[in-house]
Amino acid sequence: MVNVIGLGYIGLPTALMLASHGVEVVGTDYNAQLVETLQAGKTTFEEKGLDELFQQALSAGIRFTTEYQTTDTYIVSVPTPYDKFSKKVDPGYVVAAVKQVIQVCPDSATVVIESTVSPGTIEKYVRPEVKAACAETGKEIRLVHAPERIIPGNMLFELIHNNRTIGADDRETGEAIKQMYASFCEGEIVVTDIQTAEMTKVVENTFRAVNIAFANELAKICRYDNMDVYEIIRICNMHPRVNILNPGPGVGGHCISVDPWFLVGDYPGLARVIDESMKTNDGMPDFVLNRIYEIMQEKGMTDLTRVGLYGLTYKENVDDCRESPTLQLLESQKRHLAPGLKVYDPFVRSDIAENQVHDLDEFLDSVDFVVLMVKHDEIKENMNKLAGKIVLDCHNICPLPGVYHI
Ligand code: SAJ
Repeated sequence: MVNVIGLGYIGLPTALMLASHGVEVVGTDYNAQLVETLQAGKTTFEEKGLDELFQQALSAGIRFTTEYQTTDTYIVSVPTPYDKFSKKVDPGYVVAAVKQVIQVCPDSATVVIESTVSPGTIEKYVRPEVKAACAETGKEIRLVHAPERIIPGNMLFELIHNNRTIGADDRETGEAIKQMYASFCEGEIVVTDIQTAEMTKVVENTFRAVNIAFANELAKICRYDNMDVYEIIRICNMHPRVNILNPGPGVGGHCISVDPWFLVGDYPGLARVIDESMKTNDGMPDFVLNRIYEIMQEKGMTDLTRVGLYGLTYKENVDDCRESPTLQLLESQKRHLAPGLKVYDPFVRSDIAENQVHDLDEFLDSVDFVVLMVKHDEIKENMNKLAGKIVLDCHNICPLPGVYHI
């Protein structure tokens, strides 16, 4: 049996995938309310195909509880926040979860850490705590790092098809865990050491962050001299060895906007391109806010309450608002003390922002100027409703004439 600890954005799909592929699974989370929701047969966030997979896993016998189980294999998928000041990863939740496992597990159990951590974290911070807890209980455990790589919005497909990395202290443990993931993963599964696995995960997200920062910097250069950044990137990408990503209103989520900071925090002075890239991405919501003020001035508009931000989530077609560029923009705008912008997102039903509207038509009726912060399918399918509005399109998705870009 596998006990999956932490039933959030990664732990839950992983637990469901294992269960629906013949592995006996118990999912554990310390959040009793979340566990009750799952026990009541409801999923806790929106993701393509998740409800169907949930039903399959329930039929296969998955159970949810707040209790840690006694078994030989654990998957730990808990948050790894970072300290915004030091830029270092906080392994506190991982350490706490592993220590709790040690209280209930048999000798020689394997604990797979899926949470993203900076290179060396398991050796420096987790292993000493594990050793101390093991010494108290007289047990040994095997630590493994198997960072997840799935992209929100296409998680279930990627769980099956992405390649994976398993970092282990010895080949035998790595191969055993590889077999567990191979129950559902059709990609190649590479077995390596723990620190290499830690580093590869952070480097993958850093590669994407730096590439997005490059696109954002190009957008700023092109704005300065009135060039079309999208056309330029499109043509550059026709070169066989160039693949520039898309500029946007900022980089959100709990991965690409966070993980590269671990390298800046751990290797200050060495991670210079990464540091500048992260600052460029973090500056994009303010850049968009300035564009809003610029366009309002050009149009002779003064009333900010007639301006609306479309989209609150960190990216399209997900309900996750962590590190959302829209929320960052609203924070900045609040400091300007003027009455706030309207905001709407079809995926966000609870009130998380001032002046939030919950219906697309009501939102559009209440504003003259719409800023497309997130490219949800909903707005792509309703572009005609933007006719006659001033539009600042942060993703180059609006085909209407006279649209502004970042
Ligand atoms: N973004 C841009 N321009 C782009 C692409 C993205 O501005 O061209 C923005 C998005 O709008 C969003 C942010 O970047 O705000 C991040 O979105 P994303 O779709 O690039 O990535 P995440 O954070 O949803 O998922 C990433 C993925 N990592 C890589 O592609 C290398 C995923 O595979 C990881 O599993 C995930 O991080 C994670 O959990 O670490």
